[in-house]
Amino acid sequence: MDSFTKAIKRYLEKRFGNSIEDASERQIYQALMVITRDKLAEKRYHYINKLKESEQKRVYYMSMEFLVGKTLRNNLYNLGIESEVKNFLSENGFVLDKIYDIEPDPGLGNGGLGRLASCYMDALTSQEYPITGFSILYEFGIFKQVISNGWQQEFPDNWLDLGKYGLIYRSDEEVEIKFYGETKEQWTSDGLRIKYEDYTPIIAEPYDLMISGYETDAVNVLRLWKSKASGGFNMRLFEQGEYSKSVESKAIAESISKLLYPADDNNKGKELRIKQQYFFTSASLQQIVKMHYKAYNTLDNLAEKVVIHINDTHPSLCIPELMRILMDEYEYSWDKAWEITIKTFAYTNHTIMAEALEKWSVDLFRPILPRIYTIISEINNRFCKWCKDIGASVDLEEMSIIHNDMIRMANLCIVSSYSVNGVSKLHSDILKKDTFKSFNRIYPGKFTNVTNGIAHRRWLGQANPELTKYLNELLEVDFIKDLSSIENLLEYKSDESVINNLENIKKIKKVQLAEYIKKNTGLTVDTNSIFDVQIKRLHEYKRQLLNALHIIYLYKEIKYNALKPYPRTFIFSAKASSGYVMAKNIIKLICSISEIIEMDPEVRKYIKVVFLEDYRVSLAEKIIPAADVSEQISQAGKEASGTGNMKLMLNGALTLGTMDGANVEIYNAVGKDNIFIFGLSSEEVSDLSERGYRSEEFYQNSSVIKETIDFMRTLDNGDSNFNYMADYLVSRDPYMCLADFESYLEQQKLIEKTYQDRIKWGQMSLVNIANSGIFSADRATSEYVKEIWNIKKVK
Ligand code: 9GP
Repeated sequence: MDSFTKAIKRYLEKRFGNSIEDASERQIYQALMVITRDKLAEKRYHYINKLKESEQKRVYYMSMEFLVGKTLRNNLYNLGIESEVKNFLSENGFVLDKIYDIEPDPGLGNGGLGRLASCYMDALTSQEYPITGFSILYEFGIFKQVISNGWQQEFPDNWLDLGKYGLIYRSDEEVEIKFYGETKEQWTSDGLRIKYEDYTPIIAEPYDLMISGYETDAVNVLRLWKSKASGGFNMRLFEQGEYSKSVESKAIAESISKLLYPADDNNKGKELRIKQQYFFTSASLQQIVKMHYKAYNTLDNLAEKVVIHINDTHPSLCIPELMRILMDEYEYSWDKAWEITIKTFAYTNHTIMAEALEKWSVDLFRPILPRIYTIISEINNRFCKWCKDIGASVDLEEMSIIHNDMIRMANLCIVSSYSVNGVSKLHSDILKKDTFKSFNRIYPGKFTNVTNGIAHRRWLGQANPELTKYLNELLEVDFIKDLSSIENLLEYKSDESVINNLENIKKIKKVQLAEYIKKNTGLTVDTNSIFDVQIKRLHEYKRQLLNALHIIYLYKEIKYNALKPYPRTFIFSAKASSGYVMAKNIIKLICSISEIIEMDPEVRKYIKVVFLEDYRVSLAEKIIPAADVSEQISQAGKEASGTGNMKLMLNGALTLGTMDGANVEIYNAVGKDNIFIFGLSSEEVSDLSERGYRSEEFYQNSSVIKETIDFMRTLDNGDSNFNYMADYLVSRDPYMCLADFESYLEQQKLIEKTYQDRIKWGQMSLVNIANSGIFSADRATSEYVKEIWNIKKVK
């Protein structure tokens, strides 16, 4: 620690010519970021040497998204020096929490998928497993959301400005990626070779983010690639006075890593997306193969020493890229290259939503990646022939990789990977029985399940230090090291003093959140009210609209039927994809309800609605510990798993949910008396869809639905969208909010009643915390390690 504080002082002197007494908060931040990064890099050096010596198998985790969250606190916490640093700073007049606030959230992801990848990096590192993450260094992460008159507006998020201090630039490992052009077969004295002509080269610059583990020697790396033009700008054009033309190719090259997920509702967006995917997969694969060859002088043993994990289909171009490298650069035959490839890749599917199962049109794809297209096409031809040869009664319309001039990336992943897994039991069953049933028939044993898990050290240890401290004192076990031991809490279920202490801690977190709400929205919320939370991406299938409809119902009852419910604060936070009009309308609706209630003194005594803008990891860390109710109300069968449900449970919130995704496993873990379940099951949803769902029938046949929707219309003041949304619910309602409304209402009433029995609620909350052990990312990643990757700890 002494050396750490000395290093900070030295950095301030050398970099800014300042002593610590004269330093600004911004300078302290920069010093802490750089010194922590360098300390981790030094640890990494020792760790990587041990890894190299042991020659053991490694995992490469490919993901277009890693939502890492703020890194500084996580690293100090993991290094076990957070309190010393805090004291050192406070002796010098600084508050560590204020320094933490300076760090931007690296928004390199959209939501659950990216956050999961980061939870897994943390968990695997803490358990000393060798993993490297690969992704893109987006200059602008997910947009900053601002709500203006209830409508979402998007602003660029320039996170690198302050976030760059955590990165290490590795100029020695730059890679060239080839786009467009043509490939020609050429006979040489060594046989048939592939020659690339007229292609556009783009350079991938590597930046490493150190990933620390909790109380361990391991340090893993997240490698992020940034795009750069090959050869800089065009001097000749510049000298001719063609200034903008001279930098055109540079700008095009840099656009690849400019922004997370460009909107893909037009061809230009799609083209950029394909380029992003190939850019980072090609750079990563070239790097992996080169390192492997350097270590072993052969690629024959690649699959023995390397697993490449494909996180959703976004990195699926890894597959043809490995084939390309093996054949075109290392002269392997097709058969040998294929044998290596299919033993190297494992794929996780994270969604069954049709619009998220990626497909690329051949016309768009082929010119950008001509050689890669040829390889995919050959994989497909051979796969179709193999199906015919084995005589399987297979439906090639459903299974072939290229169909109707579209390349289906999930099919490519299934055919080319040795393992395919879903992310909750229900989701994995749906994959096997429905979405990919024909594949499951011809590849018995290939499909498995690994239910998601969360990094409890961040989501409990760091986000809720008050609860962590209390549990540490109460349970004489190190649950931060091993979350399964938190089940010892069950012994205290009948201990009223423990229930009271847990309630007091919840209250502290609610007060902290209330302060944040006041500061950011101006709204005053009652910390004795039920904090009812729905925080996640805004998507219709997640049904924020159902939640909103319930609030409208309460509003009507308070106003016209003298209902005096137990006070409740409904807290929402969610970003909508910028091109998703209906999602934006739902945000507008929630904001309009909030506004109307706030203007009505009679109603606002009982209910309040808060929409917190710019949902991100650090905001989730504030909301989750304060939540009483966790709304997990997706249409059954649509949410692959969910992970917010696990984080909220771990912090003592009770789940109000459908039997969907990991909710089913939460239900099994806590038992039916400690959760509020409602709505149609996934089979019932399918049956109803097949019979033909008509929301209008629900509207006509249920007085409570009819009255609520009719009331909703009366709220429209011309500036709001109540009428529009009421029409949408009655005429379309694609995710069946109306079909589940009455049963949702029933559970909401039960929640209100139960909450008033403080002991009962406290016991239920305790049971949830105590049973959250199985949802740790340590458990989930251990399953990947044993069932899929077959890797060992670095010792
Ligand atoms: O929608 C799923 C979510 O249910 C799951 O928890 C998460 C992590 O597995 O992945 C989400 N999927 C995507 O974001 C896109 O496939």
